Amino acid sequence: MGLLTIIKKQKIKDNEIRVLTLGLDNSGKTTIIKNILGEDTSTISPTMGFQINTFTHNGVTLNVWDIGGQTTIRSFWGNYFEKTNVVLWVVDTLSLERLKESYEELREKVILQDRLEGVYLIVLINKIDSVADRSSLGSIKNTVEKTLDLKAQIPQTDKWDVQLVSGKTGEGLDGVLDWITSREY
Ligand SMILES: Nc1nc2c(ncn2[C@@H]2O[C@H](COP(=O)(O)OP(=O)(O)OP(=O)(O)O)[C@@H](O)[C@H]2O)c(=O)[nH]1
Ligand SMILES: [Mg+2]
Repeated sequence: MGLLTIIKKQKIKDNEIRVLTLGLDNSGKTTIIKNILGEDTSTISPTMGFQINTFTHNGVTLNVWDIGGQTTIRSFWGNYFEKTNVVLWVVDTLSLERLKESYEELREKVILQDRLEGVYLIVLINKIDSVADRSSLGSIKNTVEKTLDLKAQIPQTDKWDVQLVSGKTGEGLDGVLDWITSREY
């Protein structure tokens, strides 16, 4: 390991990676985080405030903030932007009719926010366990990417990613954590 790598690792260690979980209500944010923590996901209620969870992955400490997504509390999201390194934007694959609303909120409340400039964005297409036809996952991913207009909104392609996950079964979540912990901060 070179000196630079060691310094970089130390830097991440000291600061921790701060991850803000956002997205429309009912998309599955809390379920995803509980699954990562190995907690019971069967009795989750809508998040009214926020919750902070800290854990390590690949030797890196992650500080994950779970914020409620209901319309009335979206105006408070800005209170949590400080020092954010990564935004997890959760999309519900079972409610694709809400994709346009998801696009508008992502654009207005995240991408256009000066205080979130330069943060990494990872879009999680959640609830894939309930997609009967798994061969449609590729086209669902394309639809989400196109509707959220990510290529045009964030031209630096190393700054964002889209991944298929299930907060219920845990599928795909390790890959998400790998992506987060392997970025340059
Ligand atoms: N089938 C399936 N259902 C899921 C999955 N993740 C979440 N759900 C269900 O979706 C509903 C909403 O989940 P939550 O985790 O509370 O969603 P949230 O995004 O935290 O909602 P707010 O806190 O209101 O913003 C619950 O009924 C969950 O059981 C998943 O991966 N698969
Ligand atoms: Mg929640």
